[in-house]
Amino acid sequence: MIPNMEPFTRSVDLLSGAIAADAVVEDRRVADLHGYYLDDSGAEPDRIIYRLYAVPVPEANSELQCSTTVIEPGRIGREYHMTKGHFHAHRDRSEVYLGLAGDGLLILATEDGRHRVEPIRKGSLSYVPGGWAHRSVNIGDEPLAFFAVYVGDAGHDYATVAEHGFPVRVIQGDDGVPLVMEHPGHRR
Ligand code: PAN
Ligand code: ZN
Repeated sequence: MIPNMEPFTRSVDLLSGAIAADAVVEDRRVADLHGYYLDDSGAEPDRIIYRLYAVPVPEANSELQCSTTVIEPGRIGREYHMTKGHFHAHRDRSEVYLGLAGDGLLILATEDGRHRVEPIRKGSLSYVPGGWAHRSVNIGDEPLAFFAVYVGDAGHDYATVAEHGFPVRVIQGDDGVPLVMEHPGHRR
């Protein structure tokens, strides 16, 4: 084949997760996550929950999307800061997460009601197979940063998670320790 893209190199700050130069940077604030948390009434709408750095790559199944996510430490009510979470729009597309910094949990769930909880920390490599929705949660006191690489045309289905939620939520227990709780409102 004759390639239609040129090779390139970008710089990832392994401590902060930031990607330099032409990365597309997007912030997700409390107001953007309204409805995802049990109760966000006490949280300032402008507070940044997480930041995404994405290297621009065509959305084709021959390509690999590369991005980092940085989730600030903190809670909304008793719930730890977390991403929206999604299925891939093309359900069978997989993804790899490499933990860079901080202390987190990766919550995974299938449409038939199974779930898994995996750690995210410096050096953790998590494989997210097709068909598993995924959400990351910062349970530590420092920013949680991870690198993700996934099939170029995976796409993001947020609507299914927005409607049904995940089977579990991560909250701070009475003793200050993170607790993975069944989510009573979750429907299959
Ligand atoms: C990640 C996520 C990122 C933010 O790059 O998109 O961590 O989470 P939400 O997209 O759920 O807000 C990924 O899994 N991409 O497919
Ligand atoms: Zn994904």
